[in-house]
Amino acid sequence: MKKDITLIGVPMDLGQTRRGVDMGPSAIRYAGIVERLKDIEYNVLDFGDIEIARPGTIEETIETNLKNLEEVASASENLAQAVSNVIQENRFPLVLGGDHSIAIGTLAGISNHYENLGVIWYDAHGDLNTADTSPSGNIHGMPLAASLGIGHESLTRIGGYEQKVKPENIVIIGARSLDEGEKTLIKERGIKVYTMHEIDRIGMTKVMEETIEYLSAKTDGVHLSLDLDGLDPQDAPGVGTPVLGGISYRESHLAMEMLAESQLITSAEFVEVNPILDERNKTATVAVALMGSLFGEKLL
Ligand code: HAR
Ligand code: MN
Ligand code: MN
Ligand code: MN
Repeated sequence: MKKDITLIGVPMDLGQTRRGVDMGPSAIRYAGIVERLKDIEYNVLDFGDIEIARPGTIEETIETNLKNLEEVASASENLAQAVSNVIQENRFPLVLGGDHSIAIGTLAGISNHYENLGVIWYDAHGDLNTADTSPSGNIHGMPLAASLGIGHESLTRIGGYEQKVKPENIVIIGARSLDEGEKTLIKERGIKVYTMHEIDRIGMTKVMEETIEYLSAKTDGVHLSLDLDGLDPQDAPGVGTPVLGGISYRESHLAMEMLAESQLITSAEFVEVNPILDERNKTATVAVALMGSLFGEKLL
């Protein structure tokens, strides 16, 4: 059964320091996401964009090394509310970033609606840093930790509750740039990770079969958080922190088709599209193609 879809744009660039990722939602709309989904018979509603404060416009009252903490926290609260409303209306929330810090708000808006939410984190990075382990102070390197309830309380308490996802309900796919503190957390909490090594070794088909089996056994909803830098920079050059040796477009397309087939995904976000760093909107176009596959587009 097809669920109606609501798009939510989040023009957020405060979770990192490269300008331009705030134009991600526009680039994805320009690449034709609404038409693409309507072509496969979805009812699509575009909610428009969440308002993001300009840096420095909210008075900083907290002493911290986290960049733009209050602005990111405030946008996260607004996003959580908007996402929660979409689920309440029995529609599928499709969130367009924006840097990956927005996942804090997305997950805060979703998780309350499930007993046991699963999360697929498709990314070159673990995004499991805290103020203590972060090499950069950039909040886009922290959303998965925050959603586990680990880190600064301004980020972990979004939506008014702490733990959005349990470590055993997370699968990270595509990791190839993990900081020491993140590796420790992964081992301590038993988070399932398919690094590029496993993808090379067993192939994307097996990775997705295992992921789907692992999550369908114990979750009642699965959120896909897809960071475009999970893909190889050749296929997705318009990202702020590209890492060599990533997942190909073809492998990603297959992964999305397998997720479509599984009917497991109940919400999704596509993040880190930066049109300023892109080549002729290629990365947004790739994102739209992947969304098409995720929602069941067929070749024949
Ligand atoms: N791990 C590094 C940091 O925390 C780099 C994070 C880059 N993050 C993203 N999100 N693009 O995946 O600063
Ligand atoms: Mn990320
Ligand atoms: Mn990343
Ligand atoms: Mn295919």
